[in-house]
Amino acid sequence: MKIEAVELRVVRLPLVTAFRTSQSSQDDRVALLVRAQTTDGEGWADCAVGEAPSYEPEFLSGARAVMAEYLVPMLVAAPVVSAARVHPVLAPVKGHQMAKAALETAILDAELRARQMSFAQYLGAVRDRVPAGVSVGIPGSLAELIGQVEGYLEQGYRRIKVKIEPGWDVEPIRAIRERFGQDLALQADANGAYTPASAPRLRALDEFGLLLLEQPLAAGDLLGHADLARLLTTPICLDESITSPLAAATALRLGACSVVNIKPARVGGYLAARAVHDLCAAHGIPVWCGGMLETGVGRAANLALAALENFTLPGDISATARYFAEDITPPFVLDDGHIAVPTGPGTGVDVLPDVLDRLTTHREVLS
Ligand code: NPQ
Ligand code: MG
Repeated sequence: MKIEAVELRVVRLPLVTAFRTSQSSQDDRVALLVRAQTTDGEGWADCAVGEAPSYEPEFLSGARAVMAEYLVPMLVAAPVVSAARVHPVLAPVKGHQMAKAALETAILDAELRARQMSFAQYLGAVRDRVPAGVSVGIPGSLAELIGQVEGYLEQGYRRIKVKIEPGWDVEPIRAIRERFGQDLALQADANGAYTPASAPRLRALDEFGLLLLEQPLAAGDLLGHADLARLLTTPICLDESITSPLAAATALRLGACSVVNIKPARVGGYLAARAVHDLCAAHGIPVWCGGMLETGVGRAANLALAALENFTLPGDISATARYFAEDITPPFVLDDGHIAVPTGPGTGVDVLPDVLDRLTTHREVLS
């Protein structure tokens, strides 16, 4: 197929509750949507960049610029493009994995829609629904945290993840264990807020039987994570450090983690995400699918990925209502603590044109 044009849309989705991590806080999700117009039809993707470079180095206006000035002209100029050709064609541009991932995903969506095949079939899914976990931001108080966790458990969520930071770690975890018991599937995510000197503090978490401790140290500190993994009984999971299949291979070789959070956007798309999945499976390392406050478009593709065999832990794929009162696709809902994997062609979801237009704050067509 050939790429004729790419449309970019910036949409603003208010969050139902502010989301705070150790690194940033936000009241709404300003999302970047990509529509690839090809000779075989159109495809959509969610470019998972944040509005600011506070979580990842890539950010919304940077992604728009690199797509407009470099990536889209290169794809439009290429004689033949398929999803598998996107990274080779774009290789002269260094980095910008999230922008490249969005273009690859939109093109894959177009390709699969034309072939009447779902993402799940294409990726090799082995389940038709996935257990839903939920990520709880840092709230204003312990009482607020307990109330939020209680609400999510009532809704059926199968696993709770609590955001932690220095000064908000042992106490909230202890309070949750005291209130909800030892059997609750519970994990903590520091988003890199600690240093190797915090090891004794982090060791104090061992007594709570967490499923895992996610990204305690900086993204680049694989050696620090390897050292920490030897000091703690709590399994270390890497998120921000897993930027590519190569980074995952390095982390596994160093013993820097025993669980991996796969964010398809960060590793460069769903093909690379599947490669990380396969690598981890070969090493006996369980994986789960992270979340980046995706719209329904990204959520749909993540569900297909999370249906692969080695996604043995519940991920951060929550129901739409966890984040948004209104989304640009029909909402994903919890059923018995699970979310169904879409079965239709491509991502299996269609954007709602009226909602999309109403929430769009910027639109441009690149060709
Ligand atoms: C994590 N996600 O696991 C991330 C953090 C995160 C669901 O906890 C815009 C883009 C906003 C990326 C907010 C969850 C984001 C973002 C939070 C990532 O570390
Ligand atoms: Mg994380």
